[in-house]
Amino acid sequence: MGGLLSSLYQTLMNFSGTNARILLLGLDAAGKTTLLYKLKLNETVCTIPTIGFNVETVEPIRNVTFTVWDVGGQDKIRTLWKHYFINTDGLVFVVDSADPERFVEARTELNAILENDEMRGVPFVVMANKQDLPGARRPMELAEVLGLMKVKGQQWHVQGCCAATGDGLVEGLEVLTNLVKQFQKNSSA
Ligand SMILES: Nc1nc2c(ncn2[C@@H]2O[C@H](COP(=O)(O)OP(=O)(O)OP(=O)(O)O)[C@@H](O)[C@H]2O)c(=O)[nH]1
Ligand SMILES: [Mg+2]
Repeated sequence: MGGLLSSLYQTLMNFSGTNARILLLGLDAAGKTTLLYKLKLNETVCTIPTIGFNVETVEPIRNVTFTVWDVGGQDKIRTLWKHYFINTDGLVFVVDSADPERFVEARTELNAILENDEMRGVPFVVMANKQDLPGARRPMELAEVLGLMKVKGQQWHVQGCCAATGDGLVEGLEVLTNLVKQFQKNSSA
């Protein structure tokens, strides 16, 4: 019976589509705003540091419509991130893969997000951005330095990408879509 109900639920969700609130976070200059507008407009926009936030609804991916909140990552405004946590279905954490001097800082910030009660169980994708730059670390290397193997209670994936060209963005969000669907299903059970 449970199996029948869950396949009925799946069919209904596939038919109607669903919405998800996605948070786009990461250190300043990681490439969040570039990524958001590449997804939204398929354009490489010329960005300035985000003071505050941008919010956009992007084209559905596998029937899931993402409302993406891109919040500025500068040190002094990171304290505002927590105000965006509530009702989040998925997190995209962007890292500049060619800036190893800031990996520890990125790890600290990611851990602080994941430890927050509002973010409990929320799946996340780390976007190992700027793979086009020389010396960019590969996704699995980033997973290691960010300590992702030690994360408990949260599903995650690390995706190499280049927000400037769009390479890897849809792939990363497709994985997130699947993780979000699972999370929403478990949360509503
Ligand atoms: N080479 C390269 N540069 C990128 C890429 N993605 C973003 N950038 C550049 O990185 C810089 C910062 O990008 P933003 O998108 O503004 O960074 P952000 O994470 O939104 O920064 P804040 O708003 O300050 O938090 C810009 O000069 C972008 O053009 C990429 O994939 N490759
Ligand atoms: Mg920005």
